[in-house]
Amino acid sequence: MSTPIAMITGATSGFGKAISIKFASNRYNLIITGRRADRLQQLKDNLSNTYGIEVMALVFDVRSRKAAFDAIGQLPDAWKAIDVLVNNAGLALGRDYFDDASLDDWDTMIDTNLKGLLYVTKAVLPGMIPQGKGHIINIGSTAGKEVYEKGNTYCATKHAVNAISQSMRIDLLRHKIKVTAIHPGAADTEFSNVRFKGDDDQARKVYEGYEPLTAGDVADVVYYTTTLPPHVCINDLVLTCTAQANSMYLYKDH
Ligand code: NDP
Ligand code: 8X3
Repeated sequence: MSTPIAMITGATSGFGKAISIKFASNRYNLIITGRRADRLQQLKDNLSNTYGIEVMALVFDVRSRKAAFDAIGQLPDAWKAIDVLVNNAGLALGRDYFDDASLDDWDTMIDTNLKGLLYVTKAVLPGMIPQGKGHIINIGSTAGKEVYEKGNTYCATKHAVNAISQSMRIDLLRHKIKVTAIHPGAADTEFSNVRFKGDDDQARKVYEGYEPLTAGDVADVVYYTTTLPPHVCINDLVLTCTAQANSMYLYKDH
């Protein structure tokens, strides 16, 4: 059997980087993506040297329909036969009341978290469908299950990821493609540094007083969903640290 291929978007940091390491350590060849070319090249070198796997690094912005289709379209045919696609690239920008929030932040979140996921998936499917199998894993959020104050458009984009995952699952049944939506709660990555636009003190406070998820925790669960027999699919999975029940309830005791 040939070596399976996993494609992971947003591999330059956080979940995407940890998921890439997890799949590499399980002998997948990888397609890793992100905008920061230097980080991507470093990860590519590290993974191919450490695990002896083959890695393609694609530098593009998922918000650009053309860039996404060009990058995936120029892959050699053998690399287009992707077994697992992890749609992970995404972000929150700002945490503001609806009436105070920035329209530019809203556009960026919608274009990245929703339209980017749609473009990448649509570009990958022509290589996945002919295999008569495949697995698409969409990274949602607890914010896609319950909305919270000042979460407005970020929560909306993750609700949309939840909805589009359900739609994809139905529409791809005839191609025998699994679709898994994974919804993590608070996890200590660069997510809050991005959300608070470089205010690292504010970002750090998000994870104080409890033990949040790590990127490695999320990567372990993502990988697990790909280890089940062909006839078994985890459709929807919410994953939080033990201190968190959902978007609203997070117990801080230290
Ligand atoms: P990070 O900020 O650490 O990583 C985000 C990744 O997304 C980076 O690799 C970044 O790469 C990539 N990315 C962002 N915008 C774009 C873009 N326009 N084009 C291409 N790549 C992009 O955050 P996390 O790892 O925490 O977040 C990963 C996913 O998990 C996101 O979808 C997030 O919403 C979700 N999530 C995060 C949670 C958390 O608490 N951390 C909880 C639940 C869900 P680059 O900048 O190089 O382009
Ligand atoms: C990230 C988790 O709680 O900041 O999706 O929305 S939260």
